[in-house]
Amino acid sequence: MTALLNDILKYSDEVKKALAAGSPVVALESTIISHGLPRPSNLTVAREVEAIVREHGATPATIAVLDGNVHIGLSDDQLVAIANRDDIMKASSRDLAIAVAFGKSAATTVAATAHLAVLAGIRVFATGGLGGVHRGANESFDESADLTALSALDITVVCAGVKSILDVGATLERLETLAIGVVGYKTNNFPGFYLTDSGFEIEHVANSADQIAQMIKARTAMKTNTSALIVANPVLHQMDKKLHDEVLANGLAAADKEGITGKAVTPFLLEYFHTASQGDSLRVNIEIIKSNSALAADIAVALGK
Ligand code: PSU
Ligand code: MN
Repeated sequence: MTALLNDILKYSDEVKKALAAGSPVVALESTIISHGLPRPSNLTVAREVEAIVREHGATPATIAVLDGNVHIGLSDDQLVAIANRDDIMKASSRDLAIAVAFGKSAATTVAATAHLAVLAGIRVFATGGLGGVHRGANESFDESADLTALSALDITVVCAGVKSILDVGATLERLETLAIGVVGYKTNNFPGFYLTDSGFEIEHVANSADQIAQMIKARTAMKTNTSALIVANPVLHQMDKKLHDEVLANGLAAADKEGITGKAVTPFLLEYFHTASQGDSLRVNIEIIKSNSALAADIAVALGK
């Protein structure tokens, strides 16, 4: 094992070329693939999302750790490995060095992907929903490391708000404290992942990718880019609200009863939703990831103009 960054980061040929040419690149996370979506749709979606980024004029860089190497951009075989192998751990930033030092394989969360994307020189990142403050966090202290990671990274993250399994109001307060910018894409209503509107308002609205690119440039000029910018892009066809609320209540009760804690909580609840809603949450989750990837690519292209 080497301790040199240049040896640890392995770029795919297309990502290496795009970065060298200053062409638009979009970072994509891998925890969605390995721990967020069920097989076999996880692999299909991972491939489709890359295709969408290309159609919108940018180069996709799905980020993951395989056998101790950090990959910025995956080959199709590597996507298959992340989607299907049983030894893929879920890595947040703090786990990255362990995976590399011990030659392990890991899917990267928003926190870890954003960290690696910034190291690689990528400025725009698409995910599904951010991690945040969990319900009952006043007792469990369960707050996603996504928040603290994004408080110290210059990256723009396109997401459908934060997952509705979380305490959305508390998460918005933490985003404010951590100086993480939040802008709604064509909406004043902060989206709640499976739901178009979480019930919380956002102050600022952008109506085009160009406007977001202008914001990114102004952040850089004024050095307020020491923390991330969140672009909240609501899902168009949300889950049935009644079904959503029912599944959520049952899922939270099941997690509690089964004693699910730590990094297992989010994958447990997502899986619970997919099963209990008979695929309705899966449909929405897939729509979210696709639409966020398209918007992220548009922003990356606009930034390059
Ligand atoms: N968005 C999705 N599916 C996911 C996630 C986001 O549509 O699985 C993942 C991201 O990797 C995010 C993680 O960083 O959930 C949050 O996990 P935790 O709450 O343990 O920080
Ligand atoms: Mn957690």
